[in-house]
Amino acid sequence: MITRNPYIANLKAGYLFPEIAKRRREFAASHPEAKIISLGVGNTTELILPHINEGLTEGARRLGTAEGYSGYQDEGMAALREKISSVFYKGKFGIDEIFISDGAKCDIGRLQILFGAGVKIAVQDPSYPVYVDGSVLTGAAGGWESGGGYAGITYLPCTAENNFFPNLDLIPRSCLIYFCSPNNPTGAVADRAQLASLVKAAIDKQCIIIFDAAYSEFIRDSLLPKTIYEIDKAETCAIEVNSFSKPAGFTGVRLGWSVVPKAVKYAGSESGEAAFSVNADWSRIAGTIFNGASNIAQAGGLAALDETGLKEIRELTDFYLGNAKLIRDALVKLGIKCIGGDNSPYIWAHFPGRDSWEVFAEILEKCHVVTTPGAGFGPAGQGFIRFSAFGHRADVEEACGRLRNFVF
Ligand code: PL4
Repeated sequence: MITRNPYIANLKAGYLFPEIAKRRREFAASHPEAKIISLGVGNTTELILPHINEGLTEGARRLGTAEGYSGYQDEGMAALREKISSVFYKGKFGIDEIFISDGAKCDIGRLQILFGAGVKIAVQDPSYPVYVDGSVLTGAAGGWESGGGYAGITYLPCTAENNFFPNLDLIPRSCLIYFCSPNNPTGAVADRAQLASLVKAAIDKQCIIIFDAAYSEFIRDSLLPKTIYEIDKAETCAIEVNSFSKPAGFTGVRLGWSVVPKAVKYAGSESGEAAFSVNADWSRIAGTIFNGASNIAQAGGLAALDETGLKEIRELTDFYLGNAKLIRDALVKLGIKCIGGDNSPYIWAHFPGRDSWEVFAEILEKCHVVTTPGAGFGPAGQGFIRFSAFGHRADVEEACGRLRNFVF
């Protein structure tokens, strides 16, 4: 018999989203009459719009023709990589700096292989659980400490007091910084000055940022940056991940990308001590343990990024932002303080002094609405509930009406 990877034992309890699904199933079993509505997991509900869907269909059809058939695509179709560079980065990156994947989450997991078990980690607190759990699995997080939190992780609290942007002085030297904007779960979006200070801190402290821009297409305020590369010199210290999941409805199709600029360096590269390239290593890792995204999904991605596809992305994200406004307005009417929902699909609602798992249970009990407890995203999420705007309009309206049943 061989022994279990010891890092797996360092994971705390279950992964957040299956845990929410389990609690929903248990509630449904004990309340068979309840029509439960989910504003919990951020899973898309609306149909893939016609032009993008046609791209997917055509991609599948071509596979049955001699001239259209393709096999392994490894780092992705050159045409899609070029399109991503031009649509999202004004052509700033060559196609060898853009890697197509099966989603942002999968890239977040794989990217950690670049840095190994010895790297220090800093995360926004609260944060998307994959940054922490992924670091636990590679061994970088270390063990759970009795005071709460992992030994190898620096938590950067994002609270109402700091307007949900962390104190960058807390970031240790030479660490990997996970940063997500528009943020999951708080819905806060970092402005240009804030991102410039993050880039400066990363350069000064010789850190690398993994910037998760999975919700960038929800930004409506034209002054807010949609990518970290809008900030000068970010290409020297930041890797970015993004996804077709939420803007194009590809949560089940699976398509995303990472940008690993050649200018991002490991420690020691200046002196020639470690003349390794982060970009070349990422290419090597992708080539070794990943065989690329589905070519059907990539055909859909190409359609999503032409003129008509981009209009459909706008239409779909507008729809979810419409839901977000309804939820936020309903909460505000009940006197609940919240942020997010204007440039992001998440609303972060404050229930001061309350335990968020208790509030989650109470909303489920009284309103038959599933949410996500803030504490599931990290210690600073305690006292908050995340409402997701992914849902059918009629369900969202119904859920907003039912929230009145909850006496805050
Ligand atoms: C439930 C900040 C949702 N089973 O679909 P991907 O892999 O391209 O992107 C996943 C992703 C990446 N980055 C951020 C995200 O918020 C997400 C998706 N998060 C949520 O409710 O927080 C879906 C979660 C899914 C999961 O575990 O990711």
